[in-house]
Amino acid sequence: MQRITNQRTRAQGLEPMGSIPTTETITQKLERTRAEVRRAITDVQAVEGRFLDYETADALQRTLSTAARNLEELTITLAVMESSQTLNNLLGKILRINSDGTIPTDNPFYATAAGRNRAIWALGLRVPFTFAIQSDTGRMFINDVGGHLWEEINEGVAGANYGWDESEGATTNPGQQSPFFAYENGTGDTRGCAITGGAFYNPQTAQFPAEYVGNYFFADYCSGWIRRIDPASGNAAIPFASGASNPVDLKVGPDGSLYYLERNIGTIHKIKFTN
Ligand SMILES: [Ca+2]
Repeated sequence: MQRITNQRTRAQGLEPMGSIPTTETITQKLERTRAEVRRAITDVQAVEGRFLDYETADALQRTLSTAARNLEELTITLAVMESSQTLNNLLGKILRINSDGTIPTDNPFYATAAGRNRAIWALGLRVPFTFAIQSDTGRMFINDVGGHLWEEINEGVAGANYGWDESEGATTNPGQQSPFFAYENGTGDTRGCAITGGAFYNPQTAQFPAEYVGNYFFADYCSGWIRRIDPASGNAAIPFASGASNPVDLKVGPDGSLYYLERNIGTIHKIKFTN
């Protein structure tokens, strides 16, 4: 019975959300609320199969549902705070800073964001795993790993909003920018699970034939293929290589070879053109 008494005390003593001390950080709140849920579940499990009086059963149920509701509210608060759509954090953004660490005053949100958030150059990305800048045109492509629908190559534009977490893949929202190219999640030669490496083929010495110069190579982590696009003439994707084991990065060397990094077996491969 001692245990039941303790449970009642907890049920009555559980703080409503509004009374959480403001000195507690959001992470501490989350940890505490999670602990409350875990404790409530343990208490319920401890009396499983036993006959309980109404008052005791009611107190247990209230404790559990209050803890679960607190956790849900806090999770939503946290998700909003961490959104890629807000200028109040650096998450899901492309940042632009000077070589000395200062923030360029012509950044698109310099006047509207505060503090270090003035470094935000573009927003609305989910997991911008890698990005590349074409040396001769200055064109930027951002590889954004999607949730469970689309993998995106986004054209870098100052002030752009790429949609996450309000959209994935192409969007009709006039305030948001659709991908330059996107492919669906799935298996096979044209689908995958995560766009990882991407590189423009603009080496000092082109080792590949002329038709490859200016191409953008990109790789998928699960499907292990590398495809290419000639961005100067549209966004058609052309098969290039297959069988890479969890590729995570692509680079073009000054010698004109294409290199890719495999995470699964920890190797770097070099691709050269041969007749
Ligand atoms: Ca997007």
